[in-house]
Amino acid sequence: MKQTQRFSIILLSIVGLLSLGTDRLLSYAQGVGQDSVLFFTSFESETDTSGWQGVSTSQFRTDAPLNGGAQSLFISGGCVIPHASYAISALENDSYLILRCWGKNLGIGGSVTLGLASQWPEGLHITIEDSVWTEYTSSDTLFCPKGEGLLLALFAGGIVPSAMEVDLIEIHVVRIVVEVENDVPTAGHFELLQNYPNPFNPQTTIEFFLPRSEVVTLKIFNVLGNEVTTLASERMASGLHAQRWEATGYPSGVYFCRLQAGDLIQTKRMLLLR
Ligand SMILES: [Ca+2]
Repeated sequence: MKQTQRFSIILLSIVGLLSLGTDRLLSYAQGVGQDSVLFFTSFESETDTSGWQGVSTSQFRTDAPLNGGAQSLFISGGCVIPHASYAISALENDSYLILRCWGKNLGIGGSVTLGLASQWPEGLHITIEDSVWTEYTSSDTLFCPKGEGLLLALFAGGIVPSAMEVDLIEIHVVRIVVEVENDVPTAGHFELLQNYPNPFNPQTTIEFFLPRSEVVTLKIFNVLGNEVTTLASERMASGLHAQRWEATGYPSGVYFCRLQAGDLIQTKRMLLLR
């Protein structure tokens, strides 16, 4: 008889840093640690308005915070419906998000809101209240279940119209929740051992013990749950086995090795640090 244990591993995702294109953007991302950027706009070009509802380049102003480029977005009027909004498609994993932006209040202020499409307008709310350019970071995180869409919205004022400028709006994935299903045998000594060295760069060794001959599959997955490589897929004799993973060419970050032997599965977390 086997017992199924489910557990969650909360971990930092650092894959997104590698996709940032310039030193300027990188410096902002590093400000909140090693995480990934789900959404970024600095309102510097026509392309920064694509996907936005209610935003046009005529709203660009030559006025932006330090390192925010030359332009920012001016919005005015305002009511209880968003002045501008952006829909973000569903995420592949349960994720915790934070919201960052720069803002400048030109009236009674406004807000930048990030919420789940299904629970709008609950979510993260940043109030733009200072009359000089100020960097804002949400004090809380937003849990976004996988498969949920997100909505980002800008409000100028509330019931009373107002005006504000915003720039450098970013959504960071600060944590990804990966659920691993782990079947633990109650008899025998089937065991996947922790890889060594760990953290590693770029080679590591993964050992496992088979109490009897089994068809074995040993695979590596990234934090998004995508398969990276297959290290073994064959029938193996009983006893201790070792497989080496050469991770040259893969980005730094958390990986999982998953061993399946017959109908038994075990998973270990590994950290590649360059
Ligand atoms: Ca800008």
